[in-house]
Parts: sequence; C-alpha cells; structure tokens
Amino acid sequence: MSQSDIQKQDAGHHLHPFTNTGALNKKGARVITRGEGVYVWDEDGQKLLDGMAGLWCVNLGYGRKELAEVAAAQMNELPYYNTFFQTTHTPAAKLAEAIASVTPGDLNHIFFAGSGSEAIDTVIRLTRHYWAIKGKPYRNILIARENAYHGSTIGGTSLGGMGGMHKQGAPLVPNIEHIRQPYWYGEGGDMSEDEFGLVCARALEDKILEVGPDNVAAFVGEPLQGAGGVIIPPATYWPEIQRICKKYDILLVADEVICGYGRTANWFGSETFGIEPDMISMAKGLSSGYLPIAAVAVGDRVANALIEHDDDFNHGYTYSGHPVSAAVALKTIEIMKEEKIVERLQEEIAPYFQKKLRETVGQHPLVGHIDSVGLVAGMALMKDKANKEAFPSDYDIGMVCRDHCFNNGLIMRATGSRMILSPPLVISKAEIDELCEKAVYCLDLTLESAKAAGAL
Ligand code: PXG
Repeated sequence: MSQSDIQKQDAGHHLHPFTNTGALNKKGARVITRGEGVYVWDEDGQKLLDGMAGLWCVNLGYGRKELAEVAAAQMNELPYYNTFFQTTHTPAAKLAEAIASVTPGDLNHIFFAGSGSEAIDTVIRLTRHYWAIKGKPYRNILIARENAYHGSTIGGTSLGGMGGMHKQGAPLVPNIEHIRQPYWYGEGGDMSEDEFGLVCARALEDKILEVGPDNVAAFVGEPLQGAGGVIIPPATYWPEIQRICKKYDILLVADEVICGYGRTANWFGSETFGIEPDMISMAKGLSSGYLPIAAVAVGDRVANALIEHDDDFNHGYTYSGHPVSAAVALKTIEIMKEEKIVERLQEEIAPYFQKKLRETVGQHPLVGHIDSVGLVAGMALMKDKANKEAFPSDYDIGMVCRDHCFNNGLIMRATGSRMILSPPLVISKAEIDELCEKAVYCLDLTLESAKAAGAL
C-alpha cells in the first residue's frame, strides 16, 4: 500500500506518544481529517463513529461553531497574558467562578494548568506544601493505586500505577506508594462485590499503618479507573476509603480528568460515587478537548491554609489559565448548562446506553462482563466466558478487536483484553444503536480471527 504525503511526513519526523514508532512508520499512521457530531473522517473518506470522544474528551462532539467563534474572538481581543505577576484577565476570572459553580462541596478555589498531567503535578506539590505549611513536612507520602493512570510527566508517571511506564525514565518521584485496584471481575475471586470493595479499601488502611499515619499526605484516586480499563469500584469502596482518610486525617484527591464534566452522568464522578474530596483534578471535558486546559479545584481546608500562609506558592505554568483556552472552557460549561447535557444523560441517554449495550454487546460470546456507568463502559473479552477463562497472554485479542473496529467505521479503544467505550455526551439514541450494531459486528469478526489464529 502506498503511503500518502501526510503519512510520509509523519513517519519521517513525528514521534508519537505511547507508540512503537518504528512499527508505525512502516505502515503509516491513519490520517484523521475532520469531524462532525460523533463522527470523524479519515484521509480515505472513511466515516468513523468515535466511540472514544477523541481521547475521552470531545464531550460536546466535533464541529461546534460556538467554541471556534469564542476562540477566534478571544485571540483577537487578548491572545495571551499570564496570571503570575499580580495580574489576571476576564476569561480566567470568569472560568474560575464557572468551575466553582459546578464543582461539589466547598471546592471553590481553582488553580489552572495546561494538561491533566500538569494538574496532577500541582496535586503532588500542593498536598505536600499544605502539610509543610501546617508544620508537618514529614507528611509527604502520597498513596495511589496499581493500574491507575495519572498522566505522563514524571510526577504523573510516578503517581500512576502502570508498570510499563514505571520501567521507562526512572528513577521516579520518591515517597509515592501504591495499593491494589478494586477490579472485582478480574481479581475478586469468590468474594461478593461488596466484600471485595471493603477488602480493597482496607488495603489503604494497611498501607497507612505500614508507612506510619503521620507520614501520609494524601490518597489520590480516579473515581473510576479510565485508562486502566474502565474499572468501576464496588459500591462499598469509596465510602470506606473516605472513612479511612478521615480517620487518619489524610487529604483525599479525586482525579477527575476523565470522570469530570458529565462522563458518569453527574457533573463529577465524586457525586456519582459519594466521594467528598479535598481536591479535584480536571482537564479533557473541561474544554470538550477543543483546546488544552486543566485545573485543580481546591476545597476550603487547603485553600484557606494557602491564603492565610503569608508567602508565595512557588508553582505555576506559562499557560495557567490561558485566555483562549479559558474562554473556550467557559463556553463549554455554558453549553453544558444551556443544553442540559447532564440532565439529558441522567434522564434518557445514559440509561438507554447501558440497556442497549447489555442487550446487544453484552450477549456476545466474547464479552464476559461489562462495567458501565453514565456514558462510559469497559468490556472484558474472554476466551470462555462461562468458565471465566481469559485469552492466552500471547494473543492480543484487544488489538485484534480494535483493528476490526477501525476498519469497519467504529473507534473503540483496547486496554489489554478490555474494550472501552466513552462516546461524546451528545450522542443520540439512534447513534447508540449504530454504535452497538457496529460493535457486535466487529466482535463477530474478532471471534472469527481468534478461531483462525487457533486462540479459541
Ligand atoms: N489523570 C487521568 C485520570 C487521566 O485519564 C491524565 C491524568 C493526564 O492528562 P493529560 O492531559 O496530561 O494527558 C489522564 C489522561 C488512554 C489515555 O489511552 C488516557 C489519558 C491520556 C492519554 C491516553 O486511555 N488520560
């Protein structure tokens, strides 16, 4: 197959993230050229239903003129100014207030960053700095979970629990510990979901006691693990985590880079799972992915300590609160309110998605289990679902399925042997039907491929 000019330029000069670049260069990257609603098109004119909303972010769908227009207007008015030296600007101030209007509890103080990874670095520095202000600098251990994703900077990599990432670019940031993940279908054995949730949460207490309660700054967790495969914790998990954090006076941080802005059919996953965090990190859906922007919403406890402490917080980014990104994020929040995106999800679209997915994809012989909430789902592909037997590790069933999807008009992401869906929140019922129909067809093709390869 001959490569297009774009593919050749790309192969010649572009180092892709999380990619085996040498292997990709040989076949050429798929070139995506435009998007509209829940669809994108590639260079060959193939229309793809984007079941991943880009990378979990294009929540309002592609082609939103209002977002493009506010960006252009802001670029003409003030394309850049910083928020460092006792200055601010209208988009940053307005956006801080708008974010505070949708965050739960007392998370009313907003620190801006450019990406989710930067927001996580802010979390690491701010939680440690808080305890230093409080006269306890030794409280600097952060606890997170195995198979968590918290970004790809050295801070995000260290806090995340992805083994493959830890191996590259080490040594990592010190004083970060990990506990087991609450993946009931994969690791729950004979335990009930509720029992397993408690066991996994109590791993936090064990870790706190192991390292010493007075050395721990914070626990950080995604309400549901997104990049880890859409691992949704049992109902008992978060209340127990909350109880343990309170007992030992440990800050609780919800990393809502994926869950925030409607993904779980509430503004924030913390509401869905009953978490009362001291901080929330957010990005992606904040601007519907149209421009890079992220933030950490900080509750009164930490914010007041920072405000009352008469000294600079020596932290920030050139693009903290970037005016054009902030204007687009502000418009995104306005559209979400005006179009009642969250209400529509709660009342209509999320229940429809869940039901349809279970009645179609869930019945497929390859699909052992579906984890889903709101408009996000993870499906475990199994060799023998009745006996819960997984595919052998040398057969990458997820990649086989992902390729069939891509070649047949559907974007579905694979994490190991789990297939992931996280479509734009504006998806219609008819588009959900189309998504499920395509997914079943591609699963049929996957089954045939697995048989042909002798993996079944
Ligand atoms: N926290 C969470 C929970 C995330 O999902 C980040 C932090 C980092 O955000 P930035 O903006 O720095 O990428 C993320 C990002 C995947 C995938 O393959 C997921 C993410 C990023 C890239 C790929 O599922 N999540």
